Amino acid sequence: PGAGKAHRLSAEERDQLLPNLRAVGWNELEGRDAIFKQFHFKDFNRAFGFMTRVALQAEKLDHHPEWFNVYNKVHITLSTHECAGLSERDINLASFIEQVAVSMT
Ligand code: H2B
Repeated sequence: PGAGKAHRLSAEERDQLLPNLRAVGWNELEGRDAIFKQFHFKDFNRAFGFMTRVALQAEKLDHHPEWFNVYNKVHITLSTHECAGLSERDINLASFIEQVAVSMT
């Protein structure tokens, strides 16, 4: 998984990579170099199914989300501990998460 060390995205990389994620509801946090999105599903079963699929991919990528679930809501923060900020790993995981979310609605 760790194909090289994670590096914090440069301003140019952010300009290139973040707009697509912003368009689907991911936002940069204030006071922390991370991105955040709230997901809202039909019920707990959908929410937990979503989390299960994301969890398996996170393990495969060795890149894990910070998340919080109450019933049908899942709040997710993505950041890379290794570089203390946003890296390409977060962008890749967010893209995967979007695919799963679409398939759960
Ligand atoms: N997840 C996230 N979000 N950032 C990391 O830097 C990270 C991780 N590092 N999952 C991985 C695990 C590392 O701790 C293990 C030892 O590979």
